[in-house]
Amino acid sequence: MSNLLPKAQAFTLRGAPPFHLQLRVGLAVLSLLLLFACIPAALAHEFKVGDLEIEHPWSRATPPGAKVAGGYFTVVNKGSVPDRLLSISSDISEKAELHEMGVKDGVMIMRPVEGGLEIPAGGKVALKPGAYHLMFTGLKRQPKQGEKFPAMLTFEKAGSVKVEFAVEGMGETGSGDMGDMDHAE
Ligand SMILES: [Cu+2]
Repeated sequence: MSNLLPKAQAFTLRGAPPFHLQLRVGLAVLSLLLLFACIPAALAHEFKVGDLEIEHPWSRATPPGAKVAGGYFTVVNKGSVPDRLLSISSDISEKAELHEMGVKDGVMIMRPVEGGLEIPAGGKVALKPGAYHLMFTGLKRQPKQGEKFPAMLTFEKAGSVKVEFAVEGMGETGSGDMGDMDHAE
């Protein structure tokens, strides 16, 4: 009987993980949770000016030698009067234009938006591939995946706001660049 006790103790020690190991696993789980909690904040970035919110400006990496890149975001107007996006500028290109897609003689084309883009009171406008979009023309360098580049948006009433375009991969679905002009959507 006297030799049963040491055996039981040995079993107990082997059965339960040592405390420091439990602590380490606990910390690993905690840091993983914190990591996931941070991801939405990192992916979704937004900017405010006056009554306007500019959500998630993004662009795409371009192949070497490309002269244009698209720019996309959503503008939400929380105010009670309409506003108007008048102009865009960025150091990444000589010019930045506001484009819309349209059909001419049965062919999908894009053309500059005349007189700015209205953002209705209490409404929102999405600039996205295949619809309204920005076009950075005369690129001075290629936007690289994973970087952010600054740009200035100027609205008629809210004024100017500096935003950052997050550059996504070249294969990001849809595009507002020249390569998509023949997409009949
Ligand atoms: Cu365009």
